[in-house]
Amino acid sequence: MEMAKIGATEKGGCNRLAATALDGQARDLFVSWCRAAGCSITVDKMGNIFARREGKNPDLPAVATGSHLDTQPTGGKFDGVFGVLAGVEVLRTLHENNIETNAPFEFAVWTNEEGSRFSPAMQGSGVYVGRFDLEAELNKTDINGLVLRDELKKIGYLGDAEPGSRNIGAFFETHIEQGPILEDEDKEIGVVRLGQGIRWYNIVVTGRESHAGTTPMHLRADAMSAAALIVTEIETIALAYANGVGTVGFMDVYPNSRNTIPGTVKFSGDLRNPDPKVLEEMDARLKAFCANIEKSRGVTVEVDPFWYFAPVKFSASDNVKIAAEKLGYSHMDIYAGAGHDACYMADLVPSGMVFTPCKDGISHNEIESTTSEQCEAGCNVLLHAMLEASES
Ligand code: HGY
Ligand code: MN
Ligand code: MN
Ligand code: MN
Repeated sequence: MEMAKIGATEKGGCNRLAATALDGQARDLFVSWCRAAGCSITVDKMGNIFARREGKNPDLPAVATGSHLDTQPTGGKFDGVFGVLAGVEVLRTLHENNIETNAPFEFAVWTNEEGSRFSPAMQGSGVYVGRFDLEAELNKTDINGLVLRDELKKIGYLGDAEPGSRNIGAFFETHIEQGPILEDEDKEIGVVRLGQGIRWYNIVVTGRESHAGTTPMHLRADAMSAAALIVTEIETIALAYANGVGTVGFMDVYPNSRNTIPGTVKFSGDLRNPDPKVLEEMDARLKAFCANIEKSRGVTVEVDPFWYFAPVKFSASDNVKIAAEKLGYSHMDIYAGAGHDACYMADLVPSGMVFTPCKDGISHNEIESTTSEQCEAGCNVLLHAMLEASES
């Protein structure tokens, strides 16, 4: 996995944040491999890359696959990269065996799927399908105030094609499951039927800095203890609903000094559920709790639910199921707990996802791992699902 070596960390993981020089190097490697296999390359204004292999009928909508190369700060070697390399494997198999497909095939790399350096997640594919405004997203800044547009330009991937302008008729993404189900059920392939709903929040609690030693407890407006109650409530809400998950990933404390009562605490919120109604309820409960904290603790609590992803069905999953059956792989229906670029593409065209197991279901962690046999199964199912879609 040469691509995984770009941004590799001593613990064997990957730190290749979106639109960094390391992301640029991985993109360059992908483009060189696709060119070597006869593809033409298009980069759109959001930095999404499309490598195109012609088919018998160039006017037919392309069958496409792809994923992302950006990782979490302490990411694994497979999240995203595996799906991009599965596409390269399909390309090389067709190229080396001189297979001419009916429809053209396209191999994509989406910009900033992780949403770690710039928010939200699935940013490149979200702009591509028209869910996010191009200019607004290109103007997003990271914690150091660097602007995505400039960062893409710096690595040579601020393209000129209009996002959404590819003639794509079906889209597939291969991805490690990033959870424990396939391994627990001893299944080789996950046929993904649904991508679950996601809500992301920016929450700011504002109290009043004051002295940790001299301020009596009843005179405090302690932003940290108020934030801590909200963090715990996010967990309580998640536990209250079947398939509910809730996470607080980052927290910024001001002034972050051990003997000053924090005046401001900014933190993230991530609620998810496969059922949109349940996700609505989880959202309402969180907002009501924050309003209560504001009343009872003499602080202000601003809740900005800045990103909502509605659960989405994958209508080309049967191509994945037929391929797994034809190839004799054990498989099961599953839903995607993580967000994926295919979740946005499913808005636009018939899409399917091929899941493969990962060890102990661990992902977004440097120890993320899978086996070459599991990767091979994913690539084989992807190839056959795409050929199936190309002939239909
Ligand atoms: O957040 C997610 O589910 C994905 O890893 N971006
Ligand atoms: Mn991913
Ligand atoms: Mn991820
Ligand atoms: Mn993805």
